[in-house]
Amino acid sequence: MDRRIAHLDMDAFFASVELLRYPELRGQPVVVGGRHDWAPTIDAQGRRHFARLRDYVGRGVVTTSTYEARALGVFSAMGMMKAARLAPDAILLPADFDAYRHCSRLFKQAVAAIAPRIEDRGVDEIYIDLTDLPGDSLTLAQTIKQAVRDATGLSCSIGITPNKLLSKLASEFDKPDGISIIAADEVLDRIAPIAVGKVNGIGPKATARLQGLGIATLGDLRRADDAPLQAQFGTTFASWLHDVARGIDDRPVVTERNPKSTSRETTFERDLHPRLDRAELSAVFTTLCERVAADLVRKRLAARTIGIKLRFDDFRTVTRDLSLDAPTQDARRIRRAAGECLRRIALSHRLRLLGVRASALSDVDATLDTSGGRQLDLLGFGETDAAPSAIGLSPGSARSGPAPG
Ligand code: DCP
Ligand code: MG
Repeated sequence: MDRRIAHLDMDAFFASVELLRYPELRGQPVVVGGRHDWAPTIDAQGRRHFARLRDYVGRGVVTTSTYEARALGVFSAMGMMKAARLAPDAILLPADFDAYRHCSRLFKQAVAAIAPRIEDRGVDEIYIDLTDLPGDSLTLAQTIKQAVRDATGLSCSIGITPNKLLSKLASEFDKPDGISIIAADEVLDRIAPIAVGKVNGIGPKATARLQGLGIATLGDLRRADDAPLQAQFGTTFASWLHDVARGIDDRPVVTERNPKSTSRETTFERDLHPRLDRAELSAVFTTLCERVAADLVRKRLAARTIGIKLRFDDFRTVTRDLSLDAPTQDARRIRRAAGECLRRIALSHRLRLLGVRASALSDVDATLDTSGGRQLDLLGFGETDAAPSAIGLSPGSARSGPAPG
């Protein structure tokens, strides 16, 4: 059956939240970045004074900017000094993550009241499965946008298409404050002109390699032969590219309530050597495991299977996973299982991507032992007596855990 999936992305999110508290800045180029040294000051007459980008000295980067600043060429991740050359008069504000998180919760709650099947993709974006809701897509999009505006005072942009890949692209078509709807029969025409680098998952390196094959847009990609793509990227990535070019994406909208898995991955700034960059790799690996553990705790889930994903510099992708004897949320335990997976892969090339996944998830609330005994090793107790060669399972906990729900 045809699905109807929305992607909603807040417009200039951090900057727009700042404009709620400093409405006098509306219409001006404003840049958000860094810490509190350049918070506005208030003079004896009660007037606010803002720092200007021209006064900035340092190595910080722009977190986000208003559309007025973007018109001057100032975008996310640009060095602040460079931004200051382009827009010296732009107002500079420090980031206030608590405020952004607060608005993030408000807009998600407002959407959930209308369309409850939501996949949370971070602070300013969500996917929404509208398939089972009545009404036409345009009306639904307008209703959702109004609810977000009522709850937060902020605007957002929405794309509605048959899948997540397309909706993510579509929500950008008409930004800010836009609605883009792509029906199944117009998908190929609508995506053909899009630059390949706009697709989530096609980074600068892959974009450069595609360029080398004469492929700049999704239309070019669709017309390309499979063989050179496979030679360049390996079969997994090539077959994904093949689907992307045709707007094919079967990934479900994963709601917080019943995810199949939760994962974190990172693509390195430069490809890392398994031996020479070992320390850096190991630190990233540990951080990914800690993030996965934190996600599990937040979602009140425990995982029984831990997996890793590697992508080599030749774009080959390899995965391995390992089942634990008992569900866990513990970062060290996850790290050890992930380490065990890593040892089962021949590290023949530099790495460009590393990911950690927790699956076979069970609901912590449902599996908590109420009989007094501790079945779930949620806190990683029993760690100290684990044998050094073990994969994070203390001998005592083996087979005593409940089956995953
Ligand atoms: N962000 C960040 N670092 C980046 C990019 C973004 O910290 N390199 C933060 C600031 C943004 C927020 O994440 O406000 C959302 O990112 P978006 O890419 O959605 O950017 P905006 O919401 O600011 O703008 P847009 O209107 O293009 O969505
Ligand atoms: Mg945004």
